[in-house]
Amino acid sequence: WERIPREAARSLARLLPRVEQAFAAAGGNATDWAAFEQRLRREWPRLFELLLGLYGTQYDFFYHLEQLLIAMAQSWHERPHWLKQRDAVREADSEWFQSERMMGGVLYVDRFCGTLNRLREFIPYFNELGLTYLHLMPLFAAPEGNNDGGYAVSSYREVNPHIGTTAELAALAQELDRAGMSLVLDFVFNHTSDEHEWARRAQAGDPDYQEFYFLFPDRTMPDAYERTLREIFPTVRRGSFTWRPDMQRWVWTTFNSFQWDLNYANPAVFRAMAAEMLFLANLGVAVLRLDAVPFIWKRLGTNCENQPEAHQIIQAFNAIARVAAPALLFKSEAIVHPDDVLSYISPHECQLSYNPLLMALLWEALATREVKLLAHSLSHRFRLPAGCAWINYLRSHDDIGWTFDDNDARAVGIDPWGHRQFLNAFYTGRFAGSFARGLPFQENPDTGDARVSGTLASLAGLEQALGSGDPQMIDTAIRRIVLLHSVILSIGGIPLLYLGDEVGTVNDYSYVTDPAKAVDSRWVHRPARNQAGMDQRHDPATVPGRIFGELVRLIRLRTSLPALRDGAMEVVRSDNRHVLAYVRQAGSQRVLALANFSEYPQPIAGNLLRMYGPGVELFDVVAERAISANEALVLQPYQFVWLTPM
Ligand code: OTU
Repeated sequence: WERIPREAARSLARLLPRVEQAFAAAGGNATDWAAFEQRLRREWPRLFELLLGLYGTQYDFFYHLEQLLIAMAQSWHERPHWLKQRDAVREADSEWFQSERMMGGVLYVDRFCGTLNRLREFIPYFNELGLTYLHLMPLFAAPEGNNDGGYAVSSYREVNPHIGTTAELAALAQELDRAGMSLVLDFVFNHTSDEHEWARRAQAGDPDYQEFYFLFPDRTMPDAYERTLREIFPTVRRGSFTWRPDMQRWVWTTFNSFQWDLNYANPAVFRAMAAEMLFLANLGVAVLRLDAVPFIWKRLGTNCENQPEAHQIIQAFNAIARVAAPALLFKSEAIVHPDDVLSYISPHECQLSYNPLLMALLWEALATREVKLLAHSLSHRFRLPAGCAWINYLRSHDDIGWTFDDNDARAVGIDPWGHRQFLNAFYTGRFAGSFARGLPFQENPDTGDARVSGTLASLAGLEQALGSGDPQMIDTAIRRIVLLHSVILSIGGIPLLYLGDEVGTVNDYSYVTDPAKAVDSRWVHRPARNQAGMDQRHDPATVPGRIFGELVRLIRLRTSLPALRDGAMEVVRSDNRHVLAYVRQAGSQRVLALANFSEYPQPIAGNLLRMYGPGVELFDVVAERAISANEALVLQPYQFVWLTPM
C-alpha cells in the first residue's frame, strides 16, 4: 500500500492526456480545464486508492477509471455558470452551513401543492419561515401506484410527469437560490425501481444489466444471506428477496419487492451512479440526501449493513463531487445504531447527517418526562468532526425507531428492551395515560420489534387535546410542540422543519382507503398541505397561529444569536431530572439553555445558573425577561429558557 501514491501518480499521468483530449473535443476551454485539473490532482490520491481497493482486481479496472474521469470532466464542462460561481463562493467559505441562519424545511411537492411550478408561489412562505435549505422529497419518475413515496426511482433524470419537468426543476433550483435557499434532493442510490431502464434490460435478459443487480436462480444464496439479515419491511414481505417469475430469478430487494438493490461490487454500477449523481448536481442541487447508506454493500455472513466498502463508495463519490461539482454536499441517512450513524460523518464522506438519536430521545424524554437518557447520550455522542453538522429534526416522512445505545440506557438504570416496548406502547396510545396518537409501523411478529408513525402534533398530544376540546390540554400540547422545536433550534446543527408541523398538522387517516398506501402507516404523517392551518398562521387566537407565531419568533431569534452557530455544545447538570441543560458558546457569546420536559413547574438552583451561566444577572432571550442567579429559577410546565448575560 505504500506504493499507492507513486502508482496513483503514474496512472494519472497516463490518463490525463486522454481526459484533456475528451474535454477539449467536447468544447471545454482552457480555464475550465485548469480548474478541473487542479482539483483532480488534489483529490486523485484518495480517489485512486479508494477505487483500487474496491475494483482493483477487475480485469478492466483501468478502462473504468478512464471512463469515470472523462465523465467527470464532461460534467464539469456542462456545469452551468451560476453553479460554478456557487462552487467558488462555497469553496472559499466551506463552513457556510454552520451559520446560525441555516434553517431547513422538507416537503412532498405533490402533496404540498401538486407541481413544481406551483411550488414557486410558496417561496414567500418559505422565506417567512426563514428557510435557507429546502428538501423536496423524491420527485423523479417512479412506478404508478405504490412507489414507496418516490423511493423507487425509475429515472434519475426525468421528473415525475405528474409533478413537472426536469427543466422546471433546474429553473426552480436557481429561483430558490436567488431567494436564499439551497435545494436538497434525495440520491436513492441503494436501489432502483423494477421499471428503471437498467432493470428492464436485466428483465429482457441483457447479461451486462443483470450484473447491475443481485439475481439468484434458486434459494441457495438467498437462504445463506438471510441467516444474518435483518428484515426492514416485515409486514410488507418477509425476507429480503423477491421471486420474479418472468426471469425465474430471486432478486435482492431490501425494502419493497419493486425496489431492486444495486450491486456495487460491479464497477459499472459505481460509474453509472456517479454519472447520475453529477447530473443531479448540475441541476442545481446543493445537498444530496444519501438514502439508505447502510445497505449499499453486501457481505455473506454479516447483516449487510455498514460494511467498510459502503464507506469507501461514499468517500469515492465525495472525491468525485469535490472535483466535478465542488459545492455539492452529502447528507447521510443512516437510521441505525448511533456508533454507525457517526461512522458516515466526515468532511471526506458525508458532511451532514440526520441526527436520529436526538430525534428519538427527545420523544423518549417527552414520554418519560425525564432527561437522563437524553442528557447522558448527548454528553458523549453529540460532538462531530470539524467541518460537519447535524441535521436536527423531530419528524420526517419516516417512522420513529428507538435507535439509542443499550449500554447508554443501562448506564442510567433503564432496561433497553422493556423501554422500547414502553415507548412503542406510549406512542401508539396503548399505554394508559398517554397523550400520543401514533400508529405502529412494521411490527415484526418474530422479534416483537416495531416503530412508530404519526405527525409531530398527534404524537405530542394535540390531536387528543383537540378531540377533548379542553383549552388546558390544548395549551399543554402546544407547549410540548414548541419545547421540542426549541431544542433543535438551539442545540447545534441545522434544524429541519417537516412542513405542516409549523401549523400543528395532525394525522391524516385517509391513506387506508388508497390501496397503494394502506399497507404503509407512514402515510398517516404525510398529509396534504394544511391550507386551513396556514391561513390562520397570523392569528394568535388559533392553534396554528400560536404554533406558527412561536416557531417563527424562535427561528428569527436564533439568527441573532451567534452562540447558536455550528455544533459545539456541552451538556451540563441541571440537578433536576426533568430539565435538560446545555451550554452553547461561540466567540464571546455564551448561552445556557434549560428545557423542562414535564407538565409541572421545576426549580433550578441559583448556584447552578451562576456556575454555567455567564454571570449573576441573566437575560432570558426567549421570554425577554431578566433573571437573577441569586435565587432559584422556576421553569413553568414545558418552559425553556435561553440565558445570556445582561
Ligand atoms: C429510507 O428509509 C427512506 O427514508 C424511506 O422512506 C424508504 O422507504 C427507504 O429508505 C427505501 O428507499 O428503513 O423505514 O438506516 O432505516 O434508509 C425507513 C436507513 C428505512 C434506513 C432507511 C430507510
